[in-house]
Amino acid sequence: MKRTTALLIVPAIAVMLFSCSKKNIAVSTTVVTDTSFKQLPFPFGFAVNVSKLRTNIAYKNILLTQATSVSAETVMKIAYLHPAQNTYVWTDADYLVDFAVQNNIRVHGHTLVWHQSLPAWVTNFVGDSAAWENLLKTHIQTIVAHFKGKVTSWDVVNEAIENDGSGYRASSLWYQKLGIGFIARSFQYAHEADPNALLFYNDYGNEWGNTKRNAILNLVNDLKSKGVPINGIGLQMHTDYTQPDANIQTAISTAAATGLKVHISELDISMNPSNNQTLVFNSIIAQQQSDKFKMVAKAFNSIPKAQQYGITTWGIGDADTWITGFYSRPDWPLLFENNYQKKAAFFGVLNSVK
Ligand code: 9MR
Repeated sequence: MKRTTALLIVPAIAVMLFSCSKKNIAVSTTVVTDTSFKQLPFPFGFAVNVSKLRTNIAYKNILLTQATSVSAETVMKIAYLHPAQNTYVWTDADYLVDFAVQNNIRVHGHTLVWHQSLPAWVTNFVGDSAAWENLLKTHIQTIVAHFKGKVTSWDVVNEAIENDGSGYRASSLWYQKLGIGFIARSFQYAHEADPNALLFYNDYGNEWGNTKRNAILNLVNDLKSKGVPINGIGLQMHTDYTQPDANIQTAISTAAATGLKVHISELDISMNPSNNQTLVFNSIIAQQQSDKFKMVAKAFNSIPKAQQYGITTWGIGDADTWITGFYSRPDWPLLFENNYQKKAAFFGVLNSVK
């Protein structure tokens, strides 16, 4: 939405709310302010932690005022949704999906088939290849069918390429039990359960260099050429401020060259990649971060419109990030402070398209 339109709409909404509240009529409306990501020309969203959504008002308010898309950070992974062979626990995922649907926010499902977050019943499962195939198919189709019509898109297969791009991830149980065909068949099963859902292959490291990028691009191009129902490629983009712009640009433009929709699906920009335990966030770091976020959003906005599936950051405020725990270091990789105040990088993203 253009700024001028927003400026007209905000007072209009305020008038509506005022006149309705006098008559005690509840109005539900989308809140748009002139500093909202809802003004961006492409969808923008966040990975959501459902317990924070339930309990933290400031967290929830960012979603209401800024998000046009959400992904589940953990509650749609197999260990959470499908903790025993015949048990599905929908509570948290349904809570997120209902919240999003009520507030006109798109839901991107993350993730159906991954080598991590596997429950014991899967890692201990004993069966021949037909039994494993049935396990995979039932898992995918039960979940996709449950959310049919509410979840717009899915990361069907996540991270099936080795960390260094040298081949298919050999340690993946799915690969070991079912062979490389598990990838194509997973897309097929998801498509059967919801033919309208947009299906993505999601991975990290497209911006690292040729080896990983080519391995990922070869995989998705191969799926496409075989007629597998794949609609998009997810670039996780867990990156840091030292990553050269050219590498990020190449990651985005080569993904677009596949013709698939492109989702920057798990964006965070680490400001402490060298693990300095005493680093303190300051205005210089804030500006470096803003420049990098702006660059990413600009590069994304330059691919063809129809392929711009959106940008999702992996968390909302710096307190939400997985990075500080995973690397045991201070870091500030997201767009909002711990208390959900906007950082310089928020405005960097907002201004990227002006
Ligand atoms: O951020 C997620 C963290 O909270 C979970 O503990 C972890 C395991 O489920 O997954 C993290 O998210 C990962 C995502 O699902 C896939 N790409 C890498 C993300 C960061 O590890």
